[in-house]
Amino acid sequence: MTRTLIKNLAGSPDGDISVSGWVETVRDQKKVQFVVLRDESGAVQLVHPRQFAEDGAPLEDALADTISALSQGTFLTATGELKHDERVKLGGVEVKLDALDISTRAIPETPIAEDSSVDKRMDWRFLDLRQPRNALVFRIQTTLEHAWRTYWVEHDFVELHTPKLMASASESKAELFKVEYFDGSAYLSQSPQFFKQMAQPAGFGKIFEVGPAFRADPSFTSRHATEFTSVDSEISWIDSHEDVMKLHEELLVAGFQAVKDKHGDEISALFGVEVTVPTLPFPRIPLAEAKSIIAERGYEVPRADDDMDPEGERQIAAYVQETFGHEFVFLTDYASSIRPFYHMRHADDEGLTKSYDLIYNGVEISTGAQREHRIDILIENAKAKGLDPEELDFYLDFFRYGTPPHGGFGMGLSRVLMLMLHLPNIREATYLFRGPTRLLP
Ligand code: AMO
Repeated sequence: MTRTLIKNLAGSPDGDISVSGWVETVRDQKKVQFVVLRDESGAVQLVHPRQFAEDGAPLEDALADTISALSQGTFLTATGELKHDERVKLGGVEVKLDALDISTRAIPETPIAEDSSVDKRMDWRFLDLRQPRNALVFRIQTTLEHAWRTYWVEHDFVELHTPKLMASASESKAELFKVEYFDGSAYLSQSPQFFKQMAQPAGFGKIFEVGPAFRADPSFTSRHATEFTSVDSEISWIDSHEDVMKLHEELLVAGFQAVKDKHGDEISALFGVEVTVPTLPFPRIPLAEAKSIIAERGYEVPRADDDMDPEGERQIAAYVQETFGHEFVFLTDYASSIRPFYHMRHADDEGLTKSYDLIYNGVEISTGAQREHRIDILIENAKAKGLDPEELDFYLDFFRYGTPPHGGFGMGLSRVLMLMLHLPNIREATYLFRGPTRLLP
């Protein structure tokens, strides 16, 4: 008999049915046995009334013995008779069992419980993900990425897969993973930065990539991983970073709308969170102004350089929420001193870049910018950052043979999910987290 997904049982007629999944609970009672079986779509109650002789003596009942011996987590296929019954709390249906076909039994002692620490849960991530709430994160991720991809494809973007083995750094040299590479060494890509830019002189016009990025960042914060999925886009023929922000905010609206439409009710039931589709345009505040605003609120950013800090980001997000009722804010025009050499400077102020960070619910989710495409200035900027232009020669070549003005952004996928679902930690929003002390499973 073909398998029916549990979520489709309510809409199926009474009669013979087959469902497959894993055992969530067994209630082994004297007169009747109940098993709650879960699959990827939901849970259903299986019932088996025990068999008795007329004098009340229990009869031989192999099925009852099988049920009594079931351990939580056992994967099986159940066949039986579907019955609609409004008194059944779990979905208004139950399956009266004819047979159980066990595929693999689980060890009865489950290594994690609901109150286990995050670390312990991550050790047993495949069991942790059997919880509907934890699994939902990845259905939402699928919807989000699908909506983004649909947006890109409908707007004529080309999808790229750039190499993750590199000969040089693309971001800070401090966060570089070095790997053996035959007789020499290579680096794991920190960002597709150089290669997504390369698509502009290649004449692709508009591109995107969703792929892995690696950062040898030793910090143990709630928002850093050593490997993360980077969502990147890069477009030609922009006038300024404003054009990049327009793309970025439209993309986010498309993604959030899709998530709200498909999962809004589940998210509110399982996470207690209402997904808000952001309104356009997102607020934009130059960084210097943001710093004055939060200083007026009593917070001075304790940094020697011109950068913002995580508390400052929370503060400005709180201000934006109070003032504009918005969960997002673009902080723009970061100082050249704290931005990479490839960010374009303002024509009328060398000290500022045509760049932004996007803050969502108080945390940075993205960096974007117009790129410097004029080779002489690019080389000067690289030198000013202490970089050796010779090492960057392959990248600089992109600009020597003609290139259009362009810009783009990189965005951390798990950070978006973490903040959307109000999760306490990026580990909860990543299928398998990688950090300084985690390489397993
Ligand atoms: P940046 O270094 O700001 O910019 O990274 C872009 C976004 O990637 C995410 N991110 C991380 N997520 C989890 N763990 C990490 N260790 C981590 N590091 C970064 C964040 C961050 O905002 N090339 C530029 C982007 C560009 O200009 O196009 C870049 O990589 O969400």
